[in-house]
Amino acid sequence: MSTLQEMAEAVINGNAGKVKEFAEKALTEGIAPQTIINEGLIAGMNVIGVRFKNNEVYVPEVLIAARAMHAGMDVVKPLLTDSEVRDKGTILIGTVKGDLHDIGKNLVRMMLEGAGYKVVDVGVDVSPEKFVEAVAEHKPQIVGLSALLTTTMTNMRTTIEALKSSHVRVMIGGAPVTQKFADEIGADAYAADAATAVEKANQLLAS
Ligand code: B12
Repeated sequence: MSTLQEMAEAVINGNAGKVKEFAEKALTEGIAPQTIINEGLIAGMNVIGVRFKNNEVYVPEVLIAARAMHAGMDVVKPLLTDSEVRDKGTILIGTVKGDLHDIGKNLVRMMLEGAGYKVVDVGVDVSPEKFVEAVAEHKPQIVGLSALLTTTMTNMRTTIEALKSSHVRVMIGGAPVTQKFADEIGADAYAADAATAVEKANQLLAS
């Protein structure tokens, strides 16, 4: 197995210590940081993402894998040049007003960071006004909204309305959210999981 494959395996197994070791080893082998992220760390998280979708693993395994991925990110991130990070664009992400769930949002953030985006995380229970202020400050190309409750999903609509004049693209997600709902409230994209969120962000910026 190559170092990157071993690293992906270690992410899947949630072994943060091994992930860190393989990340350091990959660097000494001259592998580029972005390749380590894509073909080692993200590759492992993608496997976990699919297993989670298929109910083969549960939230704790996902979090342990995400923590292991972070251990690898900590090793390679300082070596990414500013241009590599900035070139892809900035995404501002938060959980909407009234909602405190952040596990899914954090996973999406990590995947986007892994894919080379600069991500500004504004946290949980974020009001439409706060989103507007944060967008004015950080000037992202995309805003990501997360909601896990049927009662707070409606705050995605009010947030999108509040953001209309800011001309940012809005991507939404969370367990109760669907493509149909995204279309209804005028969101530019919907993703069911963190890996798809990266694909959708890439598509939004390409269009
Ligand atoms: C963990 C959890 C909690 C934790 C949250 C801890 C935390 N820091 O997040 C705690 C205990 C605090 C909690 C509290 C509550 N919870 Co809760 N909680 C859950 C639980 C078990 C798991 C959610 C989770 O983390 N899933 C794992 C992540 C990885 O999945 P995910 O969030 O869906 O995210 C993925 C995608 O949706 C997507 N995604 C997510 N966000 C975004 C954003 C963007 C931009 C994109 C593109 C994609 C995307 O990508 C992610 C990665 O693949 C769910 C049950 C379930 N199976 O969903 C209930 C659940 C969501 N909770 C529920 C409820 C009712 C509550 C409470 C109201 C309970 C209470 N009576 O107090 C409170 C509400 C508190 C509040 N105001 O928010 C209900 C919601 C029912 C409904 N339909 O509205 C659920 C469904 C449980 C149930 N079956 O009743 N909860």
